[in-house]
Amino acid sequence: MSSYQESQILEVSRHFHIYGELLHAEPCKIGHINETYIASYDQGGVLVRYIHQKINTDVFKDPDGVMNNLMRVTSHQRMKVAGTGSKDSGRRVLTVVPSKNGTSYHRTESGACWRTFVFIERVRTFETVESPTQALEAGRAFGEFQSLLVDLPGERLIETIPHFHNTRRRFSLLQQAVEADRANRSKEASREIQFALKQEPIVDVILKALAKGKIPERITHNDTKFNNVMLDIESGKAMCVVDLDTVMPGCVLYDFGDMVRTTTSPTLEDELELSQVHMRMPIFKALTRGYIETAGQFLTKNERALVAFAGKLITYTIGIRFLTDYISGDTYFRVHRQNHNLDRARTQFKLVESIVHQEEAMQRFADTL
Ligand code: GN1
Ligand code: MG
Repeated sequence: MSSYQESQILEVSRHFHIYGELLHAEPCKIGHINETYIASYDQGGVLVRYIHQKINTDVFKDPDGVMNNLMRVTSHQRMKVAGTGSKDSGRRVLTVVPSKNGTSYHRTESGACWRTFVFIERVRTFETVESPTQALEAGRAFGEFQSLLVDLPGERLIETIPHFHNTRRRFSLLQQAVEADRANRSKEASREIQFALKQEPIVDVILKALAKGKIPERITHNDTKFNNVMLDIESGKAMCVVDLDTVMPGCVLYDFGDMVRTTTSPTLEDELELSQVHMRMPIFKALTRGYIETAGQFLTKNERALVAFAGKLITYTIGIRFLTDYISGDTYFRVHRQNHNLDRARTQFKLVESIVHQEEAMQRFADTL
């Protein structure tokens, strides 16, 4: 880490209720949006770790709203997990470390918003699913996450990013980006654009079901990537779900869909070797089984009937977001190489094709649970 960054973390850390000396901090490279650091402290001779994270306020324009949601959600979950007699609630739910002013985040003079979490020890995340057991754990973890929020008291959570998974809106934004062609890249992406536009018939399916009240609004995570599940190193069991900035009113199908997107292919989200990208049925089965185990008691028939479709729709939706960002000149997702967003879009579309081929069998399996 550059000395500039280290002194920046030192300065930030002073504003939080942390007892101990900062020994070391390193950037965590996972995530396309926020800036995250893992920091080690000497606390009375014991090494303890915290996460310091700078919220991307271009993306999350209302950090107060984000942190209010996050505090309400984690407090409620902690109370319920502790109520089951679990001695591990500190590892099962994220803990925010308050600032010295008692607030949930610290705003610097230049307006940057920083927050701190307790680092959860003896867990790890994976970028791809290595076994059906891991998929089962991911399904269970996000199903449990949703089920713990079914009875969250108080007002509706705020929408931290309005219309986040609204595929029609994402579709229109793609059309506008192609039209404007600001970065002069539409030609380079013409095959992907064609593919994306051809899928228009799927765009409104869930939106219409929501609008007609056939599917209920619930509190959902909205970023259910597999690497947002912390697995216990020893047992392999899911301990905790992280990345709570987009927890807000939503549709459980979008959560399930993003689990399908990020667990079922053996490849990374930006795989270049497209022949490797495909939906693995045994992984889908384990994922669905785990999810239904923990979410089954509250899911309705209409929600269950669309789980395979949701996998396709969300993979497509994230694909068109990557494509739109590529065409617009990479202004949203952090990129690490040339054409990165285009590569990501291609991978999503390849996975969409693979899901299409197996969609009926996927839904048939889900119907047996
Ligand atoms: C972003 O930053 P990260 O990796 O948690 C994005 C998600 C996308 C994901 C694609 C707020 O999440 O919606 O699905 O990238 N988050 C936001 O990998 O836009
Ligand atoms: Mg995220």
